[in-house]
Amino acid sequence: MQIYIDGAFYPKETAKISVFDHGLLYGDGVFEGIRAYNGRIFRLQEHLDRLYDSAKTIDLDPPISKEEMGKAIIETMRKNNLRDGYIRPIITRGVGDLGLDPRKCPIASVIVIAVEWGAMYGDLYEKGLTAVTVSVRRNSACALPPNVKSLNYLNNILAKIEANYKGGDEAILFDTNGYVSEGSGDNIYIVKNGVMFTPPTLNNLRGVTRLVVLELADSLGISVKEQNMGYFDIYTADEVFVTGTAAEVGPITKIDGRTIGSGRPGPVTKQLMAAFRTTTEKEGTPIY
Ligand code: PXG
Repeated sequence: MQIYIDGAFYPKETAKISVFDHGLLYGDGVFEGIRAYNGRIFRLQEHLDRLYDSAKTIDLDPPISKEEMGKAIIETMRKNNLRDGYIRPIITRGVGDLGLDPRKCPIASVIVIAVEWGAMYGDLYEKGLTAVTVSVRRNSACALPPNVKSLNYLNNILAKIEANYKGGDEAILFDTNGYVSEGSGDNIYIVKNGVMFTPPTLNNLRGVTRLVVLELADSLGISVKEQNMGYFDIYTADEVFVTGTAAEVGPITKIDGRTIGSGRPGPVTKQLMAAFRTTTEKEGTPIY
């Protein structure tokens, strides 16, 4: 495995950064999670745009341009002879001292890791996932906006830990107002009486998969409403599903012990799962 760090490639064993990097000391940095299918990088431009928007929000100046970052990502896939995989670009604040002031970190660092990766939930795409709501609230947009894909994922990790203890495959988080926010690593949707609903993106990450799924719903004639929801709405939905680069389109058939709809992945979810698969097979930036 060859890992890109600041313009050079290193084997996994020697791919290291400083203990004084503020990415480690403070979670000060941003990242992306991207997939490649069949020799093509899926929605590369959208991921690059989000990465640079995340960086801008935290006033982090990337040492390379968006175009160069795109090239580094493609080069990392090539160096590792990958056609299907998961790509993790990271921009850290860089090396500083033990104070939190980012002015002590003159140059940001760029890392790109690419690994082979298949379906995240295995046979659960057939059966449906079990989700649990968690007591930990999604970060407020007034504190650390969930739109920033920052290296500090403790909010999501705390949710995942709670879901693990409660026996859920995925956590469902609410925001501080009690509105449904998202899963620990995916956006959430419900279907009720043939209409699909998903929360607006102030209290969650603007998922690239979310954009794709909303485009697909539109082309399939499924009506979609962006609307805030409470826990009543998810318990009483006909269908619930989540989307993300890792999760893809994942049906949820049980939440907090309540069976959702028929207890099997519903027709709208299945239609979107199939359409998503077709899209990932044919779209994307060629690597080779
Ligand atoms: N919300 C959160 C909090 C995320 O972290 C999404 C939504 C979906 O966004 P995309 O753009 O991927 O559709 C994410 C992305 C993991 C993992 O290891 C999680 C994500 C991406 C890659 C890996 O669980 N989450």
